[in-house]
Amino acid sequence: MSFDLPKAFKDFDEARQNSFIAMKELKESGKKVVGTFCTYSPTEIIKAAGAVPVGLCAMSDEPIEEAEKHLPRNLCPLIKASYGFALTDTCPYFYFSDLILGETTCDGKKKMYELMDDIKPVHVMQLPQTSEGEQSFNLWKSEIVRFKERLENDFNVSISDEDVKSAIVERNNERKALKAFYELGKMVPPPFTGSELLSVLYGAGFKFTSEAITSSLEEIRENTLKDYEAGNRKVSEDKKRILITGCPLAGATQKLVAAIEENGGTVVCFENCIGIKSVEDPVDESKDPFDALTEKYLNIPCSVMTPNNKRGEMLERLIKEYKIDGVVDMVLQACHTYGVETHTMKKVVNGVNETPYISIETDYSQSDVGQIKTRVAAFIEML
Ligand code: BJ8
Repeated sequence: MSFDLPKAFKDFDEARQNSFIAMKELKESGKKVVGTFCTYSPTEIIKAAGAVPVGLCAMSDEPIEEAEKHLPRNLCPLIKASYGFALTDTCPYFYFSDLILGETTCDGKKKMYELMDDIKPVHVMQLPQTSEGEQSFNLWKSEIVRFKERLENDFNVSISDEDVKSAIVERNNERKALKAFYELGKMVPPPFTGSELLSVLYGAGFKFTSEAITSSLEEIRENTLKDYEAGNRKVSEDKKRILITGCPLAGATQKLVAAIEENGGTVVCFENCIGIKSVEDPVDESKDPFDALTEKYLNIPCSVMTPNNKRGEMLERLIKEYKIDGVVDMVLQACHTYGVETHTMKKVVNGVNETPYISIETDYSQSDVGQIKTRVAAFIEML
């Protein structure tokens, strides 16, 4: 039987919509579900409790109007939409979640969790403001232990070190499969479009067993390579190679990827939380599991940390590895941490062989599509 590659990409795209049936079945079989909002969420602990983690970060503007009845208008759209879906009970994954996990990342998110807790129980982990030093390590480790205890208590389970270790191995396998796939973006020309890459990165989060995640990723990787080796090219060699960094991107913000790909560019690398940032490094399987998890999650180069030198270091490396022609930094409106970091990131990016950089501020509406296209077209033209 021949493999339908375009359909395989579409299947990942549709995973979020369709997988609520799989989620419903899991619930009916007695599984507990924990909804998460951030890459700092130690999903290994959720798995070690025998529960299922599901990402809830909302990417559509549908419930924002309702959310603005409780939240200020000039707040990041990701926060408003996440709260809006909870408030309007229109996200099946929020509905099926027994517990919501939040972290004290940015101010808007941590204050929103206080309101969300009135809708469904929210466990908030106290994330240190810096990833450096012994104090931060000890605080984050104790928060991971406190989260484990919360799950033991709420779900009436006991979580051993062995449970955590095997969850680490499972999650590492998922990371490895995802990494093997997105690294195909290093090829010149890449074997997929940026939209296809994004649909796989996004859709993989809506497959709920390790086997489903790894086998579907291995299958699509293998078939993408076969297709490429047979001489099929989806992207021409003269397209400018773009890296997207900044706030999490998917759903409504896919307009940015479309603007790049309609104007002579192709996205070969997503550095943000939908892409490389969350999966690049595995958890060290040789260490004490709680030490290893603490180390892994504190190393995530997010702008909520100060300083956040690791983001610049990662960008420098990725620009070289992916042969990047230009970097686009996507900042969601009212996101202060990523907004302030644009100044530093521009310097870092320009410092790698004078790589051009542009920052684009946007929200979840479609009202700025024309303006984004104009700016992106001008940027790509000068590459
Ligand atoms: S690890 S990027 S998922 S915090 S919500 S900071 S856009 S104002 S999402 Fe994030 Fe975790 Fe970091 Fe990743 Fe800005 Fe909006 Fe805050 Fe945001």
